[in-house]
Amino acid sequence: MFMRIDHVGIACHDLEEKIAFFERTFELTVVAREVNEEQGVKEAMLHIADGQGGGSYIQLLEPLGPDTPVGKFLAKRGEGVHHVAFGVPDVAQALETIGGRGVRLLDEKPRHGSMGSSIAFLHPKDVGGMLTELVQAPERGADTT
Ligand code: CMX
Ligand code: CO
Repeated sequence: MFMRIDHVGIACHDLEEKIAFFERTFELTVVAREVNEEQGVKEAMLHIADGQGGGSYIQLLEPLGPDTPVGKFLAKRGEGVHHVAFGVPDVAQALETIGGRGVRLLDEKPRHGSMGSSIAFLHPKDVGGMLTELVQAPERGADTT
């Protein structure tokens, strides 16, 4: 079902400061920056490697406000790992399969994610305390805006 780890999402207060730290310390490169209003985040993807069905990345996340998933997380737990995202061939199919196995779905259908991907989240309480994201990379050659 999972083809690779697509990304690890890290919650932070100051996106620019964290980008500079990851670039300077780990020699990673930002390949995309986006504001995703639906998810309540300003974010950057830093490329690590290419894998089956797409790349793998670090996703740095700054909340757009306190009443957002990442804003609430920062208030409660402070900066740190917010979620782990796995690459799947088909998010809608994976949701159906995983939901059928009793895991609560935070999204009933796929939403828009970074770099033209389709994403959906699983409830952390049903996945050993880990907020879990499913990612389907965009079709090759598709418009990724
Ligand atoms: N990782 C692990 N556990 C988490 C968590 C996280 N990121 N966020 C919340 N929880 C835990 C809480 O600690 C809480 O546990 P306790 O009851 O034991 O304290 C429980 O889950 C419920 O949390 P809550 O604070 O009551 O609920 P929230 O209103 O904060 O909602 C969640 C939590 C996961 C449902 C919500 O954040 C969500 O829907 N997330 C999915 C969307 C998202 O995170 N988008 C941002 C990233 C976008 C991207 O990657 O592109
Ligand atoms: Co993510």
